[in-house]
Amino acid sequence: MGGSTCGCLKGVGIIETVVLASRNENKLREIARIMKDAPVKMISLMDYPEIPEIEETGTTFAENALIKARTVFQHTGYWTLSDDSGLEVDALNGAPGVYSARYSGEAKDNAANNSKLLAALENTPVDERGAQFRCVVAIVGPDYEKVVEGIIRGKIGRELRGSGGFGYDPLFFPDGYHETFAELDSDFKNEISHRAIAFKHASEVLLEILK
Ligand code: ITT
Repeated sequence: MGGSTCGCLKGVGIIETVVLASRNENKLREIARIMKDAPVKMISLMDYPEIPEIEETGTTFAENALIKARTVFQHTGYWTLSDDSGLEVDALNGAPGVYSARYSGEAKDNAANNSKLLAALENTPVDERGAQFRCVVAIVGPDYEKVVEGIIRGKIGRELRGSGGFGYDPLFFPDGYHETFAELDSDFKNEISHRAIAFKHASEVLLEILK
């Protein structure tokens, strides 16, 4: 998504530029779609190659999202949206949580993360395999900071299933479905996901602030 890619403009007056603090193209596309009705022109970190990778040093999703959003807002002067997300497993007291990407080590290794999770839950019976994906979005602008979140509940399977999605998707059965996030259609996942819920909230907040 480059500078020319916009959210759409529906019957609104002021058009604000909003920066999505990410360079992940799939994520940017997904979020642009979720926020298509927000009265904003969407740009991203693709438009700011000079901004270095921002370290996520917080101990909560909200802290990490705010660290990133504040940095990008200070640099660009534009309203900024930034997300942090991960998997929280009930039987592991919420782990891997903010460490989801690095659960098995520093490298973001999805296969190793999934193997480690399966091993950790090896003796956990089916009715105790509850988990949730949580996404927190920070909204930062002039004299303004807010966080909103989205959660989707589900269960962790006993083996990898499906080839879609990313991360822990092949192990996550959203409540009410017999297919994992990696087996469900990706458009459908993107409609019901923690990220979709959180960014819909963020979109409503922006609509309210910028009206
Ligand atoms: P960024 O560059 O945008 O930070 P990321 O891969 O770190 O990309 P997130 O912060 O959103 O992405 O998520 C952190 C980790 O949580 C991610 O690497 C996955 O392991 C897991 N995760 C988050 N959302 C997920 C989803 O929808 N499906 C599967 N795993 C997910």
